[in-house]
Amino acid sequence: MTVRVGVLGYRFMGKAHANAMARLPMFFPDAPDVERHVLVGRDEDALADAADRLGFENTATDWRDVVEEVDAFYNLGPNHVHVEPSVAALKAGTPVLCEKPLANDLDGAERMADAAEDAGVPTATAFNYRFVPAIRYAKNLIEDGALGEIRHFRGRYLQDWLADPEAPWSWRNSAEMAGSGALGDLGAHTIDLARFLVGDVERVSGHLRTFVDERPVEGDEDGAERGEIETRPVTVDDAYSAQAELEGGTMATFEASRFSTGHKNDHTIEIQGSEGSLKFSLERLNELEVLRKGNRGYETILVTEADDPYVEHWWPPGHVLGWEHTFVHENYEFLSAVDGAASETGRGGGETADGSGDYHPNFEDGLAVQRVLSAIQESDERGEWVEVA
Ligand code: 4PW
Repeated sequence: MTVRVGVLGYRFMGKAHANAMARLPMFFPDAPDVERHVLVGRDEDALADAADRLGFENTATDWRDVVEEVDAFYNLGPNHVHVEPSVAALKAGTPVLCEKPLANDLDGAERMADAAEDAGVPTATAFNYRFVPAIRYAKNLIEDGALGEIRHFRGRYLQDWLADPEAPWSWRNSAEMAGSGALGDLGAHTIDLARFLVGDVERVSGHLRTFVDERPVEGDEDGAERGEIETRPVTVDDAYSAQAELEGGTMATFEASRFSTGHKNDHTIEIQGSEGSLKFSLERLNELEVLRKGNRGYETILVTEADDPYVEHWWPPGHVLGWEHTFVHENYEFLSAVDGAASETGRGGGETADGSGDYHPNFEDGLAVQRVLSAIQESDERGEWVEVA
C-alpha cells in the first residue's frame, strides 16, 4: 500500500519529517511507499512555497479537510493545537504521529490517549532520540545486564537560545500555546529516555524558574507591525530541575535550560549500575562511553558498525550519522507500523488484537511523560515531593 501522509506544520519539525520521508525509498527499501500527500497550514503563500520545497502533492488550509482522507496524520503544530486535530483524526480511524510534548496539559494528553485506545490504530509521540543508534545500543546493554542493577540516571538538556533577554518572543514562551517551557520542550525528551532505558518515574521533586519575564515581539506578531505592542509576557519556565525516583528504586535527576550559555543542543545521559556505567551526549551521537565490570575506565564505542542498530542502512563503518537520521529511523518504524496495521484487515486492523500495532513511543508513552511533567510543575508549586499519578 502507498501510505498517504497529511502533515500539519511546515517549519522546523515539518522540514525534519519531510526530509525523513524523502530518504526512506533510498535507504530503507523495505519501508512502505510513502506519499507526502498534503501539507496543512494557514498562510497560503508560505504554505505553497513550503509544499514545493518539501515535496508535497497538495496543500490545505484546514486540517478538518484532511484528517479523514489520509492514511496517516502528522501533527507538528505548536503544542496548543495537538489535541483537537489529533483526536479528530483518531475518531476518523487515521493513525497519528504527534510532536512532543503530547499536549499542553494532562487533561489534553489524557483525551489524546483515550482517543488512541478507542481507535486502535498506531500512534506515535515523536520522541526521536529513542532512535539514535547509540541509545538503542545502550538499551541492549542494559537489557543484557551489562550494567547490573541501575542505581542512578542523570539527564540534562541544555540550550542557550534565550540567554539574551532581547531574544524575540515566540509561542514557546507562552503557557497558553506551549503548556510549559524548557520542562515540556526539552525535559520531555529526557524523561522519555529515562522511561525507555530504565523504567517509569514514580515520584518527583521539581523546581522551575523564569529568568526573563517579557520579550520583544517581532514584526510579524499581531499588532507589532502597527506599533501597538512591543513586548509580550513570558509565562513558562526558562529552566527546570527535578530529582526523581524511578521504578526499582533508581535515583534520577533531570535538568533543562534555555539559558545555558555556550550549549546549543546538549542532551546528555549518564547511567550507573552495580556492574557498569554509560554516558551519552547528543553532541557526539555516534559514540557511547561504557564502563564495564573490572575495567578501570570508560571505553568509547563508535556505534557505526553494520550490525549496530539502523547503521547497515547507511554508510560503511565510521561514516557518522547526524540529528536528522533519528527522524528517518522514527518515520521508518512508524510508517511500517501504519502499513502493517492497515494491510492485515484493511485500515485500522493489524498485528495486535486492537489494530494499534506495537509501535512505541505511542500516545500512552506520551501520556506517561505528561504525567511526570505535570507532577514536576505541581511539586514546584507545592514545594514538596509529588507522586506521579
Ligand atoms: O529535539 C529538540 C526539541 O525538543 C530540538 O532539537 C529543538 O529543541 C526543537 O525543540 C526542542
